[in-house]
Amino acid sequence: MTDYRSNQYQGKKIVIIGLGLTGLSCVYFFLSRGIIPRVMDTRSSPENLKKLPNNIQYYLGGLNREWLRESNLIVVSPSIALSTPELHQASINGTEIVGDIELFCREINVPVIAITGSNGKSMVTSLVSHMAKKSGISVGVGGNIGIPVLSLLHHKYQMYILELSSFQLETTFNLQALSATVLNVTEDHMDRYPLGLQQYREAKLRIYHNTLTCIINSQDLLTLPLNMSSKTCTSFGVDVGDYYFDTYQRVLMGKGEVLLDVASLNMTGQHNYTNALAALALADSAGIARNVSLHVLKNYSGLVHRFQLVLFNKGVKWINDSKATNVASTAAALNGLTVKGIVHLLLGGDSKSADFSPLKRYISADNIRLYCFGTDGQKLSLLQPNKSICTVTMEESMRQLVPYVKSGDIVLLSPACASIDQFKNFEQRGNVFTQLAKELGA
Ligand code: UMA
Ligand code: ADP
Repeated sequence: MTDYRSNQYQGKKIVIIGLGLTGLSCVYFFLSRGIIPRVMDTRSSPENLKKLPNNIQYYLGGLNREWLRESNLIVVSPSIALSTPELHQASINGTEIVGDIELFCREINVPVIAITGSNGKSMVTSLVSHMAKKSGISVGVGGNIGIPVLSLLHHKYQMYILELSSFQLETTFNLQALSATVLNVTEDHMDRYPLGLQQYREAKLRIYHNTLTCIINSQDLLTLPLNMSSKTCTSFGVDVGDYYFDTYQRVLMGKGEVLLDVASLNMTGQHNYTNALAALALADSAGIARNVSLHVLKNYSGLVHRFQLVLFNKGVKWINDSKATNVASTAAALNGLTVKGIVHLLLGGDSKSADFSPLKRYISADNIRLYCFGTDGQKLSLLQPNKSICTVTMEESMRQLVPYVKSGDIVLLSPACASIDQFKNFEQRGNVFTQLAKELGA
């Protein structure tokens, strides 16, 4: 087996594509090993250019074919599809193409817990990392959650907990997780996967390669590894699985034991309970004491921008669920929502070529009004043309709904779309919502 920790990059010509969080972390990684990479970005003025050390050659506004031809190793950022013609050609030419997760996996020799799925990744990642920390393990937490993994190499950790996207998994080959989960597979990023859901699923299933235990969702067959019989699997689900939410007794069960009553949690909703079970299964696989994990679960109060109550005033709840960037996450927000009055639902942004029709059943109730905005606002408003308003921006939508809001209502930003058409990211969209909620709902 290759000893990747020896400096295998010495003497190689390395090109990094993308000057975002990932690209910059790759630059620093190679510099720390005495190698000066080249960088390219298809934007003409990427924001991070100012952070690039002076001695790095860069090419902007496209991909430099000559640099690609000359290189021995291309490191791509998650946003850049391997099907990009220049990369496809480089791969035909035999040039190695990897992502930052692959570079990271070649450097480490401590256990990794790896988490992917269409929704719930960040919640499960943060839960497992709290459980590990509380039990005294020093853990490095990173990946799609917003911390580039290579930046974790500066410290010696006893364990890594990684949130991985399908994009990151596409360019990862040497991940050997102690345990790994695909939480769920529902439609997302269809603009990146022209062959559809199976192609997206296959990218996610790469997380199971060489993992000791696959943590699967007993309700979602798409989360099962392809070669199931050769794998060790543990399942979680609703009323079925090794770990399950018992809907009758309303308790979480684990391997035949009652673990806790869901009434003792600070969160509601079946999707949150199954996320909690997945986190428990992962923590158990790492030998984290059960009482510590349960203590963490009971005290967990959620992450910002995920169904976060940002204002409760004059009987009106204003909820920021900006991280709901696909149809399934908005469906989860609406499923079982209890409300006395009207739900004023803010929807819109960049759909990533999604099919919105599964949302219809959740928005057909009499007490839902839609306020649609952004690139795909029009398409969303057509789901319920008689009770929707379409505006250009989210702010306009919010200003339009204010006169109709009364005690008992909920104003919910759960947009079912990515934010990048009008915002820097989902955090910025959530922050704008929160600020306006405080102004308009005061
Ligand atoms: N770029 C190009 N050409 C392109 C596309 C992008 O040159 O065709 C350049 C951009 O100009 C920019 C840079 O690439 O300078 C940005 O790279 P990137 O979009 O791959 O993003 P990073 O800043 O490196 O952040 C990435 C993840 N982003 C994406 O996958 C889109 C972050 O996940 C992750 O936190 C970070 O690495 C650290 O691991 C964010 C995300 O939106 C949260 N993820 C998607 C999701 O959760 O749905 C997958
Ligand atoms: P991810 O990191 O996969 O995007 P998050 O934990 O950040 O996941 O949650 C993103 C959105 O998905 C939030 O709106 C959240 O309420 C919702 N969500 C979380 N878990 C699930 C799940 N298991 N099924 C559907 N939606 C979920």
